[in-house]
Amino acid sequence: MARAWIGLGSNLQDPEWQVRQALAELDQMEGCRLLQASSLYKSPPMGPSDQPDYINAVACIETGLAPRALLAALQGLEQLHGRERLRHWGERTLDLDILLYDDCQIDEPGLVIPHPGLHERAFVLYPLYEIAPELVIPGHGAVKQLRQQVDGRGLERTAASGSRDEQ
Ligand code: ROI
Repeated sequence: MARAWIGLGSNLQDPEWQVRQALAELDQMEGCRLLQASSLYKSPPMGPSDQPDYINAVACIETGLAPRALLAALQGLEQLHGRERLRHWGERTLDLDILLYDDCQIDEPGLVIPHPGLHERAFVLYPLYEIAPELVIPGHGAVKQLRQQVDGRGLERTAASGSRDEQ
């Protein structure tokens, strides 16, 4: 079994519902179990600014799926949520990224782990720090330090995720 950290983001069609629903679906995915989920955070769009704010969260799952199989499963969930690619860095119903997979470093077409934007994005580092304050990102260093280096202004914690660790 491996441990993977997943970044969730949505800014279309009731983003908060999209993210909460996706957290439940991660737990139901074949060979996967949701271990932890961060709060939900609202953030201004990175990319074109003429799109709605995003809801972001980070989850930690235990999985028997290899990285490629996990990627395919996540893409299946995105499809289930009616994801369409409208424009580059544009609005989306649901985005699921593999941020980390154990301490693997993978750089292949279509699959880069750690996720290339992870170490410089407040909307990933803040929720990730919330659930894994001691985590070290291979090639980039401690989440705690990286989080201090990014601009967290504009990021707003909106709600608990309602994951099992809060019950
Ligand atoms: N911006 C924010 N705030 N949150 C995201 O999840 C997000 N995802 C993206 C792009 C379009 C780069 N911008 C984002 O893929």
